[in-house]
Amino acid sequence: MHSLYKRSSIMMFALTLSGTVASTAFAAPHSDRFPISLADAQAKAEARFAEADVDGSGSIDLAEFENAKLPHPGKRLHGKRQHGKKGQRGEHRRGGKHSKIRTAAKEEIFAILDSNSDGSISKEEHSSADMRATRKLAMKRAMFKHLDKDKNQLLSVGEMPNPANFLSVADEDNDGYVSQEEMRANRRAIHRARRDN
Ligand SMILES: [Ca+2]
Ligand SMILES: [Ca+2]
Ligand SMILES: [Ca+2]
Repeated sequence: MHSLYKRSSIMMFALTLSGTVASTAFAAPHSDRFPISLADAQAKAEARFAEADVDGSGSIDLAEFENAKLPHPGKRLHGKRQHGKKGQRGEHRRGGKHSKIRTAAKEEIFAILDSNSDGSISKEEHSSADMRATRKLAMKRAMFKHLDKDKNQLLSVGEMPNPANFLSVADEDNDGYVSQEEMRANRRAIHRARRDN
């Protein structure tokens, strides 16, 4: 159960990052969005990777990642996917990996604001900063480091989140499509896993 939770939680974030399925299947489960084709999801993931890989090197470097169109990496992490009451409980339950990324993002914010790298943020550095852009950039840098498992400063296809992987887990009968019922069952499994964790 633990591995399912971890996998699901990272895939939820993957969906956020890629936006591939997030805007369709996960926003509101209307029946006309189902079944979701795994082949389509895979094709979209590949297209997104190719789009982000501007120099066509087969991997995504930090600059490419920073420039890639990712729908508000931090936003959904804090809100959207949260069920039940707002605030503490959700924050607490979320925990683990996401709070690690948030902590890392805070360190990145500091590093960005400290433009002369003297270890402190001067009034000038603070007042000249665009906090919105800074937060966004910091989140991407933290996310990049998190995803770069082999620490080679590049994101390979395997390191980039791919919603198709999550969907293939949900495809119980292995017919290549995720039905609404399969999605519901998968969500229940995720929910149980979180509760039991
Ligand atoms: Ca590249
Ligand atoms: Ca890597
Ligand atoms: Ca299926």
